[in-house]
Amino acid sequence: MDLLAELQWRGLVNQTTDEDGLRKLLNEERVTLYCGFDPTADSLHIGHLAGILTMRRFQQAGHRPIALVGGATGLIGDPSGKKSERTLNAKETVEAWSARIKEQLGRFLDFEADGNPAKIKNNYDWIGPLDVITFLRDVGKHFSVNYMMAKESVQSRIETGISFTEFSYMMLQAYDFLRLYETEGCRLQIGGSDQWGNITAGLELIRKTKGEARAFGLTIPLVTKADGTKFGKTESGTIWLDKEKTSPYEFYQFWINTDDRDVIRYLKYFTFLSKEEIEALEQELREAPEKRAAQKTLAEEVTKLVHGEEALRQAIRIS
Ligand code: 383
Repeated sequence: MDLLAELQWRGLVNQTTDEDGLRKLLNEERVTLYCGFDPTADSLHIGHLAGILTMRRFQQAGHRPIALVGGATGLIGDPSGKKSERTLNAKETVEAWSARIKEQLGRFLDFEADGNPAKIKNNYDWIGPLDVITFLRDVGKHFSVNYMMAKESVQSRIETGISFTEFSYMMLQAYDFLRLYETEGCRLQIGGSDQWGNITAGLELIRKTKGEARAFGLTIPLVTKADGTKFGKTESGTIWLDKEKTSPYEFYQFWINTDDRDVIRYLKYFTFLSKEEIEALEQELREAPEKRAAQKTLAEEVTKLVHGEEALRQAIRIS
């Protein structure tokens, strides 16, 4: 199985801009790819995990991931998937959150890998110094308002309203992709399905400014639950990656409580177990669901990934 086939088997591919082209590229070259995270809180949560772990899968397959912290975009607010306008956070707050998110992202990637070390970048480094005239001339000129209006992130807000600030967001993310394409040779952006419009806006900007379409986009499906409720939330709230906000014990409990109908899908998304190992658990689930072997394995693997062996042992002990 090549990487793209494995991601497809895991259910991690929602859309790609050019599947055959991307497969060829991934099989022939070491590809630099990126995924962005805006500092909208002092911690990432498990809704971010699929994107983070997908970057790790790319790195394990020999590609070079860049985790991007949206120090600048976090000051603007992405309207994608949001029903209403966000309130702006103070600059000092966003800066402090950026530092924490950077630290969290760092735990999942290998910065010493031979030939394909990961990188972390902050888009404040190039968007911060950008002046409004340069922005409007070099970026804005390549986007027609009609094109921007047609995006789902804008369309869904026509009735309820959207500020010029949030309307402009897609151009900043597009500019990031162009910058990373130029400075890092980045050819692929990945993100959740809510990011499709922003990712394709970047491809559009690369095509218009470079006159070539040698970059790709890939989106990951939204993680769903069989009972229809929102993934990653419990009665007590969001499941955070920061152990001070969600203890390793609570974190472990969250995964242990996974519905039989969801558990195999989650093993594919969130663990690095092989196809054979997951299929064995699938069979066990069919034959002896009361043992909850699949849930136990899921909880162990993800807790170990996020909090480490020692925290896992403690969580099991308390449970
Ligand atoms: C900023 C600048 C870029 C590229 C991406 C960004 C962030 C992006 C965004 N992403 C979400 C976030 O930050 O808002 N505009 O919370 C989430 N992601 C990932 C994934 C997801 C998305 O961080 O679907 C869930 O986790 O893409 O909602 O140049």
